[in-house]
Amino acid sequence: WQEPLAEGAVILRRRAREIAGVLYQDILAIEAQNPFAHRITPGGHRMSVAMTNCGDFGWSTDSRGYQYSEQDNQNGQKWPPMPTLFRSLAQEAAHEAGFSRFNPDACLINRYEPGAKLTLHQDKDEKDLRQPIVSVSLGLPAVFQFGGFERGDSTQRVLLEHGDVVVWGGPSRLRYHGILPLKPGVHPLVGAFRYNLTFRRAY
Ligand code: MD3
Ligand code: FE
Repeated sequence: WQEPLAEGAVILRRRAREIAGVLYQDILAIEAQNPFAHRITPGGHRMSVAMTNCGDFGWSTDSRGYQYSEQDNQNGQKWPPMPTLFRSLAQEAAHEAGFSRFNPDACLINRYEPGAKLTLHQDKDEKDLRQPIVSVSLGLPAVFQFGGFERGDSTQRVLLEHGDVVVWGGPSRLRYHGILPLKPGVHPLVGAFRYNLTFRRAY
């Protein structure tokens, strides 16, 4: 069921619930090739969210800044390929939200443990900001913060739960957003974590 959140942003609640088990197995297979890591921001902070990627390009951060690259700068290896089910889910969800030509070349996988958070930020490292981002939440629920176009703007809070898919495009693409510290818990499929997949067109 579709719910507009703001102009260009659509929540497809529970859209990925039936395929969550397969998505999770795919995450574990990617992790076996390229483990989750807590990266260090250019400001020298260790991120509480652990990350890995799949697809042609992966997002990461280090002392030089934020970038998309074909290899993981931590081990020099290419990112694992994007599983077929990941790509088809992202494309179908984008299509349902009105973006018919979305073909992601990057998938960032975030893993949250209790207490992990993502402070308010904008996603603007991608080349063409007219392309949407599709996000898929798995595991423990999290409170998502959705703000305006400046850091100080007021924010809405939205609970993102297991299987929820959100398409962020149009004017919403540049809104500030973040995740409040994850509450402890145990999810029957994934245990004491929340995973979030974000599908992007980096180049
Ligand atoms: C709104 N991830 O990886 S997903 C990120 O749950 C990120 O891990 C969060 O923000 C997470 O950059 C939120 C929802 C999301 C993703 C991208 C967006 C919301 C967005 C881009 C623009 C506006
Ligand atoms: Fe983001």
